[in-house]
Amino acid sequence: MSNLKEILMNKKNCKSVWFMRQAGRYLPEFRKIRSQNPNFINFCLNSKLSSEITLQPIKRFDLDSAIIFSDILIVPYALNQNVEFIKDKGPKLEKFNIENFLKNDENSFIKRLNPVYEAIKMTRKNLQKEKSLISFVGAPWTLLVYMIGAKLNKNEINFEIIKKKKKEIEIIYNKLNDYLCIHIKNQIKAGADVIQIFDSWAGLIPPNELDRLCYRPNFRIVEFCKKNKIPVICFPRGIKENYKDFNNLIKPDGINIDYSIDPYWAKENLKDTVIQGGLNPKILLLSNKEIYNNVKKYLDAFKGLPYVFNLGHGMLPETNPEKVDKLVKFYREY
Ligand code: 1CP
Repeated sequence: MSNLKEILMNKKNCKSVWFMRQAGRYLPEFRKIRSQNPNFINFCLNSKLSSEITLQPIKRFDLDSAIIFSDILIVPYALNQNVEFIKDKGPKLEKFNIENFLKNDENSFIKRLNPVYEAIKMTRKNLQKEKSLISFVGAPWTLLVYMIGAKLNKNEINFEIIKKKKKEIEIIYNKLNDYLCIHIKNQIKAGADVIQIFDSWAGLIPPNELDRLCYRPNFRIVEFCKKNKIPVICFPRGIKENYKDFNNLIKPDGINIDYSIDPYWAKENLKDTVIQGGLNPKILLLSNKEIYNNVKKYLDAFKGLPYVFNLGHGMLPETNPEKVDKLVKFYREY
């Protein structure tokens, strides 16, 4: 934990700020480049553009950390499953085929992800020394949901498929774990300082299956990171009071809370970790006064503790960048 504290906090008296999806559609400078690059995966694989976009919010808001511009679905892409992003609909993956999935090998996986590593190298070179560079992977569960097409709509999955494919999921999880660890290792080798594991759909797992589908796979990746002295932040979004079990069992260096978690509950129940995030991204659509009051709630709750200011989920595309600027200034002065 001390390692993460030093890296993310930049020795700034336990204070640090960055935002999930800080590079993205709410920034006009992002939209300009995005409009010239309609294929999202190819866009992510353009190292020069990816690096430029990663640095956009740093230039604008002087945040403490940059997060590399990529996507969690770059891993299924690198495992030879075609990934498309349909405008206003989201990702669409080619039908999953386990034989093809198992045919993948480490060398071609790394080769396909090489542009991400190049983007990290470029970004590290251009990012001020005292700022940290965050890399990420999707957790096996969240990737599985997309890969096997289990998602029905925004907040629902077809759990029947999951129940039927117990053996197959075990095989997929084992392989995914290996590939995710390779991707983590290479991102760190390229110059990233910290890894965040996004388990965005953990909240859709029935509680009696959390251990098998969420805790164990996150634990394996966190253990890998610890063994390799890689600071790691987990984000098991939506698991409510099970955040406590998650934190006690997996013991990540940092844990990102979502906006359904009360900050005072988090302070009491999530021990021996750096807490990050929490603010509902919708708050940024309100008046300055409401923004400041809500930011204060988190800063007061975590006063004196190592706390990384961030959101409880990604920045919304309709966010006004001026509000973000105001928030950061308020945060620095508070
Ligand atoms: O212009 C566009 O349409 C692209 C929108 C966009 C962006 C900016 C997507 C499509 N991905 C990204 C970048 C991205 N994705 C980052 C970059 C770094 C940063 O935060 O600035 C990161 C960390 C991600 C991670 C990601 N992708 C997650 C986990 C975090 C989360 O938001 O829950 C997930 C679930 C995805 C999948 C994804 N990528 C994009 C979309 C539209 C989706 C689907 C979301 C869904 O299914 O609802």
